Amino acid sequence: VAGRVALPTGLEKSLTAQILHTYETRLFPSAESIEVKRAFIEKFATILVTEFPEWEVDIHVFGSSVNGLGTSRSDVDICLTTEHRELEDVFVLNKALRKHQMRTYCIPRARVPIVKIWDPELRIASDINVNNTIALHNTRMLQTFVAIDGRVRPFVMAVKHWTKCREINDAAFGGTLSSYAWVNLAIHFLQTRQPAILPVLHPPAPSLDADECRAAGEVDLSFNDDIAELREFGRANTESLGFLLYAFFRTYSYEFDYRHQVVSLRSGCYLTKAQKGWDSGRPARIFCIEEPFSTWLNLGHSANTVSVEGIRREFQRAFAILREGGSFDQVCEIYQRP
Ligand code: 3AT
Ligand code: MG
Repeated sequence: VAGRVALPTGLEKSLTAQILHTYETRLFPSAESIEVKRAFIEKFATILVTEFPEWEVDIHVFGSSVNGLGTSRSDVDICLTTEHRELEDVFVLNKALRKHQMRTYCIPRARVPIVKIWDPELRIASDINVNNTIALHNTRMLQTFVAIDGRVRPFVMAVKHWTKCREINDAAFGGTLSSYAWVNLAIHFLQTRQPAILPVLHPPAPSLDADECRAAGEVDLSFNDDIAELREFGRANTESLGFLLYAFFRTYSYEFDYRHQVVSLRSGCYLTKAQKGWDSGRPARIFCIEEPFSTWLNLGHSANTVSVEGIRREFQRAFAILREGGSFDQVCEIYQRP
């Protein structure tokens, strides 16, 4: 098969078994953690009704607690929708939550302002935004990808697990990449296998020019979510989880051209920085991962030259461990600060 690099005999099967074992025993969320999340959402809803009895506020859960890619330890991402725009001021929500013994921290000046919550009683973290509904659509998109092929969920969760263990999954404070950026990278990798494991869900080109959309604040939200039609799209590809992870590490160690290429899940291929006009101007465009809906956004913007070099070294380290017959646990060994 084109592009197939050999993994030492016997190791591929063993690696697949190790990934599945980690997935089943450590990554797949426990029934208890799902119950805690449910209890938190109920408690949060009660606080809203108590504090804002006159206002109609809807609660939408998004992110990894509903897209199939969360663990027992994942936070709960919540989007509130309301016509009472006063609530878009995160300090209004913050004040209300504090009355109910929630520990909170506001990030008011982010692109999407949020209130971060830690509930000391249920021991759970949550990020709340108000009226920013775009993430509800990309959550549904990820749910669709997860439903198409049985390898997607364990593969993407294995990648997320590795990034968290190696401390390269912290866009806000670590200057690396967010979970969402990593998930885009992992899904795109499955789209670019020969034959592909995942399809392109979006229409061929944005039906509106990206700069025009940005100016108008308009985003084309359409994508193919017909799971019944798409299910088993990847059947012609028989690559194992172990091989896929090995090939993923190799791709971003030695094959991906960080200087010129852009990862585009929307297109299911690599674009060039020149094509997107990302080759000039701001020097921060080092690792380019196009947001599939808001195509003018680079999900890699949080990582600078030094951290992208660190990320690449992590890919090379992981690849070297597997090539030499090491285990998935070794790949995911907790990062020790020098
Ligand atoms: P964890 O399990 O919490 O690590 P997650 O999938 O919940 O992973 P994040 O917490 O990074 O991922 O983000 C929560 C969701 O917010 C995921 C995605 O639906 C949305 N999101 C995050 N970053 C962006 C972005 N830059 N543009 C659009 N949507 C985003
Ligand atoms: Mg999350």
